[in-house]
Amino acid sequence: MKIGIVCYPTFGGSGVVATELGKGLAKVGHEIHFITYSQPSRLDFFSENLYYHEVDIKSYPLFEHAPYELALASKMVSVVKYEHLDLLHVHYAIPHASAAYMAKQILKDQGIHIPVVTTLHGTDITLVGKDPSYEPVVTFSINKSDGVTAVSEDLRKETFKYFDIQREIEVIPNFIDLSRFKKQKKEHFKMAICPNNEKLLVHTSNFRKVKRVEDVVRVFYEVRKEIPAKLLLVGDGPERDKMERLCRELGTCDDIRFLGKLDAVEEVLSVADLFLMPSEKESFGLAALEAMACEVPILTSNAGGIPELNIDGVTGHVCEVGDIQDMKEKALKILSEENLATFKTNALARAKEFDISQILPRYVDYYQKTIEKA
Ligand code: GMT
Repeated sequence: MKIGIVCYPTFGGSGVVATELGKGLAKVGHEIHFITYSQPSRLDFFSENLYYHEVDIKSYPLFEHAPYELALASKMVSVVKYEHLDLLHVHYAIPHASAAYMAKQILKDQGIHIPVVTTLHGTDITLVGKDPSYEPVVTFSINKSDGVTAVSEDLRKETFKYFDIQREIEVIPNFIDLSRFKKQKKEHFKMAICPNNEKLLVHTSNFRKVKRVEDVVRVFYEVRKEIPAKLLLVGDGPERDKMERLCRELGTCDDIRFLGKLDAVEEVLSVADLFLMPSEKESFGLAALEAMACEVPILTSNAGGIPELNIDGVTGHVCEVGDIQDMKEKALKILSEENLATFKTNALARAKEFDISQILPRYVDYYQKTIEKA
């Protein structure tokens, strides 16, 4: 198949999933055309089946905000038309699904039919999409897509709860490439961070409020009162300054390191003993799956689709959002000498169920069904 993939090319989970999906499809012989405003961060190599089309966003003094959606729709029209695409797969509803609808109508006028699959990732539904400033457009473009997928059962339910959806939504969970995300030998790194054999806790995120990074710091503070431990915080975002101040207030600066944005996060995960994800909302929790693939147990909140990934008491523990005390107790339980090895083994076993080789064929089947029906 010739498939156009539209996504946010940034560090966010939806862009990562879209890029990895495109790379996986290209590997098995499909021709993949990425249409984005800049090169996706994990697409920095050559492959004969991968193409990248940059959206030209022309500025003009009259525009306070350049009309990205129009430039994107125009680019979709030209890529579908000249590259003879069979299908467009847009990741994240806003504004990709409505831009795809516009492109589809323009192409229809020219006698070209292009089916559109929209994948819902989370915040496009649970945070931004349901806001009255976007809701009518999101509802319309979901209903008008030829196929719609959601990354968890919970996100599917939320979509029906908040929008007037008149069509089926297929759940296709996120996935991981276990050939990249695997425990690596990085003992020297562990020695440098934890010279006295401290337990190593890790959190990675975009440091937005919804990730509750403050809970990470507070849980760590409580854990460190009981056992020698260190915390690595990977990523950057609006809450980082506040978190640095909190660490100073709590007197934990010597045991917490802010690593900023990292490409090779698997190297850090390879030496971790516990991954923390106390999010307020999380449709799936791709970062937790990346940790599990590196044999790291996960301590999470019960938000959104996380309990579909984290099996309480097996791959880690699931706690109520904001329950610091319970999180501390569960963290200590996981980190105890008698439990840790089993949790690590279970985390990897669970991650294997989400290997790209299991999930990619589900997208291919879904594309085929959508093309046949459309
Ligand atoms: O979590 C974010 O802030 C980024 C966001 C995105 O769109 O990139 O992540 C969402 O999509 C990921 C990939 O499907 C999911 O793993 C995340 O759980 C989801 N985030 C939320 O629902 C908050």
